[in-house]
Amino acid sequence: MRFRGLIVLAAAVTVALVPAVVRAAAPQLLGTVGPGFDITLAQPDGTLVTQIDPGTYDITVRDLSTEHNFHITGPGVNQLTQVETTDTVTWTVALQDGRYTIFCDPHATSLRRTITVGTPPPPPPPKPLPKLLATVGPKATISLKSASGAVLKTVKAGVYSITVRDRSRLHNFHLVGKGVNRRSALVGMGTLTWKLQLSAGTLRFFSDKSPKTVKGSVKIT
Ligand SMILES: [Cu+2]
Repeated sequence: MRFRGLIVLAAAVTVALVPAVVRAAAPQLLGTVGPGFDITLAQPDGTLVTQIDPGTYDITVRDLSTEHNFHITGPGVNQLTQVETTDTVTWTVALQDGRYTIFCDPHATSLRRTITVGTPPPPPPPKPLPKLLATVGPKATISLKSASGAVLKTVKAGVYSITVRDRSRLHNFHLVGKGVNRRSALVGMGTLTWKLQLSAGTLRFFSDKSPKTVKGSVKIT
């Protein structure tokens, strides 16, 4: 009877252990920023992660620089270390289908990588740029209009696609503003497209042949 009791006890211990064994640890990832100018997310074997299955991961982050931090954002996730200190932390994160970004806040445009998780929806097509219509000629006329042909007094600052119609053999279209200095050929005609960043200030346009008379301007606000 005593022997049988031990078997029962052993069975009970086995049952009690099972949940602990079944509960597998989340897969590990390693995030690193610094000490140089680099930020990475890697598998434990060092393979860089660019695409990964959705799921819950333990990300051990080594922030090795006092000039950078490690920041991860994406669907349901926003975790970051401090810039001024080095640190090693572990975050448990649930990565969902979508795109995640790892970056350093002070260098958010240059020190960043995108991680694709699962099969995210395709990125939205880029928005077409707002258009402007720049025309010189025929004869001594020059204008900068909206795409629908409306005369403009002000234009919101931003990036524009400017269609330049040079319809004069004598005149050209010369556009000058903050950070902008573009011209069509003085001799000759044709249609060009300029992609330009228009910044706040006065945007002037004129013909280099007659800059005092064939001219105009709009305010960029
Ligand atoms: Cu940085």
